[in-house]
Amino acid sequence: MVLPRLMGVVNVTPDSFSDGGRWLAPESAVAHGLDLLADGADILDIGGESTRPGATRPLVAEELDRVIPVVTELARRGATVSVDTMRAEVAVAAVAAGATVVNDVSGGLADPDMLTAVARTGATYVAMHWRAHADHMRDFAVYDGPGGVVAAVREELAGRVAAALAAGIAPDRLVLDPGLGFAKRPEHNWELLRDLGPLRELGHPLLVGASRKSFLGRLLASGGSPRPVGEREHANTALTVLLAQQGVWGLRVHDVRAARDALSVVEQVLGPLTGEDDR
Ligand code: PMM
Repeated sequence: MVLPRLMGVVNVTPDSFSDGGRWLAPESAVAHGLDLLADGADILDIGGESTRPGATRPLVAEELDRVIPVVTELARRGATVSVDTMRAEVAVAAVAAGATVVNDVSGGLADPDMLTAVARTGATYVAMHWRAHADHMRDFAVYDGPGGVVAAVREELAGRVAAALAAGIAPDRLVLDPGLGFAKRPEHNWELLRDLGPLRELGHPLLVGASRKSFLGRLLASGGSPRPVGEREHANTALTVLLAQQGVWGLRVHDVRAARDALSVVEQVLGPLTGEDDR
């Protein structure tokens, strides 16, 4: 067993649900990234488009303006940088600026040029399960087929794997993500977290992003009000431990320090975790 990588989130957006607007200026985004590195992040995920339910999309130029200066500076300072984008143009520019991971929440569905563009860069590609853009993804949170959400996400991700490999992305550079909260109701997220095995069977490492999402707020609701975004971290820490024990490749988190502490405990109790990382 190997500990999951911690991917710390740097949202350079005015409107992300968890931290919208906090790191919109490049200097504050860079400072936040450096704090996350000090807290123990292995990868910094820089995003310039909010994917909160109902969000509208920025122009390409806006997205480039938000992310490229931050990617450039954090890569220059030695960070492993991931770019959270659905656009080939942004992905290519970010890799040129020093990113080595392209995290595409649409799994290549939002931009027909994405997969071939990433293949040409040689970057690691994260393909997340996705059905529609944020402004109408709620309409797609229906999983009525046999096997429910787990079978559907597995089948749809298998399609993304086939497309990514056909486009020339190397199999050992492909990571999959169940896409918690994306066209999924809380019960769908929990079903996926209960049963990641079928996704693992697709043969690629898994990244999971649960941090601060509304299904945690719903779980912890009191008096009918969801727990506020900033008060969901303990629940995410519990998931960090559970997912580390399942050998996921990565966890996308906002509070890197809390997750790193949790992984230190996991390693202390279950370790030494020095197995070969063949994922
Ligand atoms: N979630 C968000 C954004 N990007 N990328 C991956 N791979 N997986 C996720 O679950 C994911 C993502 C939305 O969360 P945020 O607004 O807090 O960044």
